[in-house]
Amino acid sequence: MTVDYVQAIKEQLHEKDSNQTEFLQAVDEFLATVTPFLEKHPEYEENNLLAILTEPERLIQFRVPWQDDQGKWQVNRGYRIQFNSALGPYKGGLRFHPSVNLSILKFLAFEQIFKNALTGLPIGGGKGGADFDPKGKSDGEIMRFCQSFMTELSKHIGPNLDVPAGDIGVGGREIGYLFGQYKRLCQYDAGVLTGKPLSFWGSLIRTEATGYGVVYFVNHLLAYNKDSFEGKRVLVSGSGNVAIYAIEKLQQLGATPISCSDSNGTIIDEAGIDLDLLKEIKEVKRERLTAYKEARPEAIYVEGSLWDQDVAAEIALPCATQNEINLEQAKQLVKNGVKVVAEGANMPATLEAAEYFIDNQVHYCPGKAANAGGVAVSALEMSQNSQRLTWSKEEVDQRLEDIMKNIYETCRDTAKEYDAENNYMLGANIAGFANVAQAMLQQGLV
Ligand code: NDP
Ligand code: 2IT
Repeated sequence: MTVDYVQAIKEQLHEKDSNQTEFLQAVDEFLATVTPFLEKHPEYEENNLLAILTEPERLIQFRVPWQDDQGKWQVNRGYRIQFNSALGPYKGGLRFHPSVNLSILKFLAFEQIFKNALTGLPIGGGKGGADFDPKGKSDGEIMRFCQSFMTELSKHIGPNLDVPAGDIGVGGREIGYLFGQYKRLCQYDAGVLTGKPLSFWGSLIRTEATGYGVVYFVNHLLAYNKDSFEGKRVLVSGSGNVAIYAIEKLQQLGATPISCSDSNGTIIDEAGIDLDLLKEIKEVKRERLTAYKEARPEAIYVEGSLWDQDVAAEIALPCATQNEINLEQAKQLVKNGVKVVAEGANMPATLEAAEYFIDNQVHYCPGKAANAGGVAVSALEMSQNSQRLTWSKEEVDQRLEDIMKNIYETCRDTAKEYDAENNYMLGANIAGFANVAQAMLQQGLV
């Protein structure tokens, strides 16, 4: 029975990688949804495809020595996970955060495979990063760290092999330093990284793409349900790249984003987030959110998570990090009137929280579908770099919106096809998997 095959794969992984909690969580979520698809396509079970799919093609781990401003030598762990190249060169971000480890990067790379497949663009799945903490570091320290990181990473990437981009702790500044070092060591291959600054081969709208994309996804969902953003109160967590541009697009579409957060605390601003102030604090000055409260005393600042606050809202967009919403917090959101949860972050809801949303008729939009706009525009940046052309803002934005509409419809229609209406988790997993599985089999499962 297929269900026994899926269970056996799950047990094998839990035994082999018992300490990789986040990776196992992402795989368990995926495996919980794919049985009906495998039953329709017996060739995948016959070829033991799930066992091959859950094993990364390649793991790279390396040391990153660098000198701090006091002249002391420091060392961090660097990684690149090249998980699946069935659909194209490995593609996915780099995360610099002290919590980074193999389990977190394997979960991110695994989800990236299906996310990238959902975009319909020719990109495989990968992820990388380091347990380096950029907080409080000078520009010089960031630059020396990036140069050392790229000195090793450059041996493993290339425009047709593996194309990293940003994620937590990695934005335009870091991509610039990483690119400079790659150029020095290899050659001028602009397409080796995406999320580049606009002054050299970056794409318009890449900075905005993930946040805008989440909001476009929800906008299509609302329109299909004869509703709109107009007048809606929206909870947004995080205050980084994804959160800021989700807030921007929400405001453009007539909604009121009333919150943002960082790892220290939460702002609730009933009048709506002051976006110019937020950008100034986070993008220019790189300060904490306490500076928002100082500049806007009428806003509320509380230490701790947004999801512990008892506030009414219709929509929630978690845009900070994995496992930020647990079951208790999910229950409170539903009690407070939240009808749509769309994940700007990767795996921000625990599996129990996500299942609670689905069981309680919340439109739960998983990250691998809802936040695919970032990597989609990264792939458009690769196209522009290959053409040696720059597309207009309008053209990239229109393509982004079309891609997000297509992903929403694919998830919705796939869920319906499998008698699981409104289960976008199942829809996203099966639709992404279908493309990857077919390509893997056609390539001889290598
Ligand atoms: P940024 O580094 O720009 O911002 C991260 C935000 O999340 C900050 O506000 C940060 O607060 C907060 N945060 C990070 N870690 C934690 C933590 N452990 N606990 C509480 N808050 C935390 O990253 P991005 O905005 O790029 O990424 C946010 C999420 O979106 C991640 O899950 C990422 O994987 C995902 N994502 C990003 C894409 C992109 O294109 N950038 C694309 C698709 C998904 P603080 O400053 O205090 O650390
Ligand atoms: O999680 C993600 O999709 C990203 N961090 C973006 C990856 C990319 O290659 O643009």
